[in-house]
Amino acid sequence: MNETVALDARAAGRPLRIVLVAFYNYQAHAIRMFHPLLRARGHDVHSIFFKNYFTYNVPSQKDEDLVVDLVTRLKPDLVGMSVWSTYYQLAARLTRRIKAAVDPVVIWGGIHAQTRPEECLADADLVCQSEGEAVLAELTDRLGLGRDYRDIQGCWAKSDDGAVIRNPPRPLLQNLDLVPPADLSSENKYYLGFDQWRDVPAWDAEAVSYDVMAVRGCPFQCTFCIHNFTRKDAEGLGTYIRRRSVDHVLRELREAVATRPKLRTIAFSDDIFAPARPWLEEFCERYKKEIGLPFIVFNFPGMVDDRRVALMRDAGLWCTTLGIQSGSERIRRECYGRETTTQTILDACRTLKRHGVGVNLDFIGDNPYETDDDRLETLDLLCALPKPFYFNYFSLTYFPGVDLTERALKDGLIRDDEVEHVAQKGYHLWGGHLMGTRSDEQLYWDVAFGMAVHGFPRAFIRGLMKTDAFRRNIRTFARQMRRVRTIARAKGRLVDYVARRPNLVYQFWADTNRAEMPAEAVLQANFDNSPFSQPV
Ligand code: B12
Ligand code: SF4
Repeated sequence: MNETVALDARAAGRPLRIVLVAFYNYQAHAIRMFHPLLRARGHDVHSIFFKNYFTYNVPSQKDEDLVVDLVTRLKPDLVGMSVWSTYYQLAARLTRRIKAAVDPVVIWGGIHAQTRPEECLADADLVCQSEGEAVLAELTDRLGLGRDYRDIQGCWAKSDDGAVIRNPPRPLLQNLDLVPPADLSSENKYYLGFDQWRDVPAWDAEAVSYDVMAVRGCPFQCTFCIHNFTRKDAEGLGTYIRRRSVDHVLRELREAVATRPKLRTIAFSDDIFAPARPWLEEFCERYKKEIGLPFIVFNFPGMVDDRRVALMRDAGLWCTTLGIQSGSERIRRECYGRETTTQTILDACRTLKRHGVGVNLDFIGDNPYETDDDRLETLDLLCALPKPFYFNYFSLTYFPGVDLTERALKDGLIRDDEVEHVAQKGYHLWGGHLMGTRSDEQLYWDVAFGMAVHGFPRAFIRGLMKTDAFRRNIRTFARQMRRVRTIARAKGRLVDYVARRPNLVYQFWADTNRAEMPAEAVLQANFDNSPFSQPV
């Protein structure tokens, strides 16, 4: 089971030129780690970040041309792309053009490559089936020595006659401290903005938020989420949930603070930040002393308790995101595979409020398995939750390989082309112009939920929903909700300013969309994201 490649060794063969590409994410963790790992092995590494996250706009021809031109000039031996489903078609277009121009070996990894390897092999030479560190170390050694690479463990490849070669899986990396902390220098980094390259040192110098990840894995397997696929896929390959040491994480954060003078917050990307108590105690004590910036984490309602929140609050926790998804216990359990009770959700939010920690709640809408009774339960929950909270309302997106997508396909509720790698809903979904694309029926619920979030009394909302006037004038109501939302957002920002704490919407806006805007104002923070949120 032990990994056979020493990650920190020098390359076995000649040094290579390598280009790594991430899509819609200037802080892509995988690329940020692969870059120093491959450089330490002696290679000339260049990382391209094709637009930033939360910039929801489709790539233009010019965007793609700029990247192809740059890669053509770099003339790499190897190109590695990290591919999420929304960006699959973009990765395929770029790969075809790069291959035609300079013909490097192209390897894809990331979530989409793992869930749809055969389809990805139509364009990539190799598809990484799990974690990339050891695969990249071995692949670059083989390329440097001029050896065949198609039998690398942990990858699928194509044989000469085009057949798919399914190599056995690779064990999961058990000691995450073997991976070098993220490379934060601007050397050989390229950030694509809107139709132009950005000034990377200037961009990083202005950063107000820094993303870090301490954990790989999650104890749950919700039916819409990637762990529903990867956990099964990783069976027998080693411990699934792994954590970096506190030392390793703090080393990276010290570097972030030193290189980004305007940092105001740290964002932990861990799926669930719920470490064992000894880790948490060591982390909280040292983080407070050595970093001291407010931080934000993702958590699970059933894992929020007084003692842990008190510890983290004292260390600087200012906000936590909780996945709620639906107010209906039936939908949470039967449809999403989440066992949390409504009482647990309410208790978690109240505990966080009591400790003065901000609450950022994720909900999923547009679920065909939900009935109106389920939606009314969501309404009731929104009314009952302590206010204010950030409300993130996402339209259900069907990602490949997970149970919910398979079920919806089987039940005939969606077609193949509604699965995300074809649908590419993610380019538009949270774009602020969402309201124009909502049906009257969807708006009926959107408005009701919006009113609940902003503290309208439950009896009033329920009464209003029964009137004909509400349905008949739903678009007028929606416009008014948009105003309420805008005022609430301004108020939230003012309150946070007075309390001298970061504001989540502003923080993400300032970090992701702070330069030139595209002509159309579609920019949208991912947070506080109802159909009525104005673009920021
Ligand atoms: C952190 C995170 C975020 C952060 C990103 C912060 C950051 N700095 O990267 C934030 C909060 C911004 C975010 C946003 C979104 N996210 Co997100 N996010 C994640 C999360 C939790 C972790 C991803 C991660 O970085 N993992 C750590 C790295 C090291 O692991 P990795 O990327 O899996 O890479 C490993 C392997 O895949 C492989 N590998 C990866 N790339 C490559 C490349 C090569 C060449 C090779 C060889 C190997 C390789 O090696 C790596 C480690 O060894 C995942 C869930 C998960 N646990 O995977 C969801 C996830 C990636 N997000 C997802 C989605 C949908 C979104 C949003 C659309 C959510 C939303 N509703 O708005 C937005 C989109 C943002 C945008 N682009 O505009 C989905 C993608 C689903 C899919 N099939 O594509 C995931 C899988 C969650 C889910 N629903 O299942 N996200
Ligand atoms: S708790 Fe969150 S990260 Fe874990 S499986 Fe469920 S949705 Fe995914």
